[in-house]
Amino acid sequence: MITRRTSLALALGAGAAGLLAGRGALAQAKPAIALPPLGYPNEALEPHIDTTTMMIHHNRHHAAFVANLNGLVERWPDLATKSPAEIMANPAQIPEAIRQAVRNNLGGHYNHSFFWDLMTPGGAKAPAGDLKAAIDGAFGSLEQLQEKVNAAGLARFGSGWAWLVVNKDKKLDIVSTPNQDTPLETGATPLLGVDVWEHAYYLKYQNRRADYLKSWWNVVNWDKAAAHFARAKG
Ligand code: MN3
Repeated sequence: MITRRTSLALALGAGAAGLLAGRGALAQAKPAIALPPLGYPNEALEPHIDTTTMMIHHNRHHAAFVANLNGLVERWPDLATKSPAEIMANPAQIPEAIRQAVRNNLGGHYNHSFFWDLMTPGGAKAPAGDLKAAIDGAFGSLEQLQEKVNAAGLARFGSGWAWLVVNKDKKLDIVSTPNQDTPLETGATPLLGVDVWEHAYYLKYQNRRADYLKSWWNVVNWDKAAAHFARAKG
């Protein structure tokens, strides 16, 4: 079959054919950073998070962060080889000219990958064992923890996230980050994180961020939070 590329190469001669073949290989190369699959269908978190929101949020918003990162890999190859935690724990290592772009897009990629994995349907619907004991000790009860996380999400002006973390002193803590900043930058390990950008809830909840936050707890898989907790403590 004579494709447009080969016919163009034939017209231009052997040197051009090699050049075009090389360009083709580059254009078709697997991107250094891939959009992770959700691991469940877009409708799996209904009615708490609607299908259209999931589809747009994962396949457009998160995909845009990944596309931007792949554009930055050429300028800083460490992006493709170091983990987000390694990079975000010390942003000074990022070349200054692309530091803010990396923080925004790597943060967006990390935060959303964490979020999809945490919200898997099924799994434990409440904390147990060591994590339950730590939550009861730090906050009094699961309900009190939920109220505090919701308050942190509501208090975030504009766009950002609310998190339950193990902080650098190995204590449970509730924090909020603006934009796509991550708790990694403070040496913390996130256990739970909720996206309070309007794109995360506006189609279903419009301006009612508080209703979204209350409903979100129904899709948290506490087995995932327990695994993050075990790693943070270990
Ligand atoms: Mn988002």
